[in-house]
Amino acid sequence: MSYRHVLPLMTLVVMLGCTSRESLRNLPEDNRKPLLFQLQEQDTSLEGQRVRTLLDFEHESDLVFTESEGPISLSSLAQTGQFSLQFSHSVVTFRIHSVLFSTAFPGEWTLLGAYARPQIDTSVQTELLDGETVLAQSRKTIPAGRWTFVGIDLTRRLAEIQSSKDKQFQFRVIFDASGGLATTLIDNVVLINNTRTLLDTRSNPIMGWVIRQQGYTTQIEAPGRFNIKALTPAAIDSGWVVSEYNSTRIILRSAKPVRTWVLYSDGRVIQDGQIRIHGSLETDVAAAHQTPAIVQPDETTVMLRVHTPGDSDNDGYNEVLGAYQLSAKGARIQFTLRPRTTSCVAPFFEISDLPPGVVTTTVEGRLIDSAERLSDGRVLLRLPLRVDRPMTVTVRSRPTP
Ligand SMILES: [Ca+2]
Ligand SMILES: [Ca+2]
Repeated sequence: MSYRHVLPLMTLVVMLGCTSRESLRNLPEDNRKPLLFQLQEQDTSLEGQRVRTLLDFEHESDLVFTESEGPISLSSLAQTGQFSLQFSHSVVTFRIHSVLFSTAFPGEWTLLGAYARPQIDTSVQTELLDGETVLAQSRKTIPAGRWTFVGIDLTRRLAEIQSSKDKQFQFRVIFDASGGLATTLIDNVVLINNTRTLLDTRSNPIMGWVIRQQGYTTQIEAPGRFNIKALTPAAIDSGWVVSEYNSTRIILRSAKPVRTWVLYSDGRVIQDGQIRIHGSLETDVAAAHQTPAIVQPDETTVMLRVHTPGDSDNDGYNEVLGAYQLSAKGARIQFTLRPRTTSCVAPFFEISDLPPGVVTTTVEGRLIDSAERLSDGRVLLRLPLRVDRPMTVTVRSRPTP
């Protein structure tokens, strides 16, 4: 693969991938843009270790491989390079079998697609065909005025592609013409291999998991607890973007409809506030989620946050996140946990504003080492205890020597 092929797309990947994990936490802030498009922008799943450009429309000769129901030409408004393909009708088809040359298909590639830039927000269907037989298709909505990837997840229809009869592969893009189609641009028909492991902590047999992305799927596998696959916003409008992940928790969000999916590596999975327990985790965890304990803060050291989005009754336990919400006033905080009708089993606490340093937790003099410092500085603390009576918890952050 030549640099001419690699560099433009890698530049794009950097642009797409520059949003940090932390900054995704409190979306959406930008009310001018639909949440769907905000999530599409924050979806980093298309970051490709490898990209192979099949057509870049830098030369008139690329038009030879493009079939269309109307006139096509080159535009000087390009995603990369100097030119892109422009047209004013609904359907364009690219004869990719003619430009694969020695590239194995699908081979290592997980995605086939192109970057499109319509003048109105529009729904787009993409198809992979063998001759006129549709092998795979995908549909999503993309915004006006911004280059957006549209395409096919090759990994999901691998058998169909591999066993296809004629290998006369074509890639078709069908824009929804309702409302009229102004000039639409396409640049860079590409193959992407976006296979990557975000995190692998399986050396820990109790809480370990692996988070992978490939094609349009984010897979979260916690051996013995759950193995969950979520489609990304790059795939469909109802797709899930990864807005936080670490060895304890992953938070997925979707826009259409607006939903939150929170998975803890210990086996609790919470979708829009509804909890399910997987694996050998005690079912009392679910009862404690329904009837959380009362957190009584030592107010000189810590504040209970009762207005976080997802805390349905403003008691400081956030049902959507499955964690009590605290804000530290200094490097040492103390609070008392008072169970109500049910025991409080293995509760989670999210602590903001605790100064940097090594976190230690004691519950009635017993030292507990189960806090994780998140990349934005918050502390996620799990108390691996069954709390049947009021217990006082102390959390300290000590500066690293
Ligand atoms: Ca170009
Ligand atoms: Ca609550």
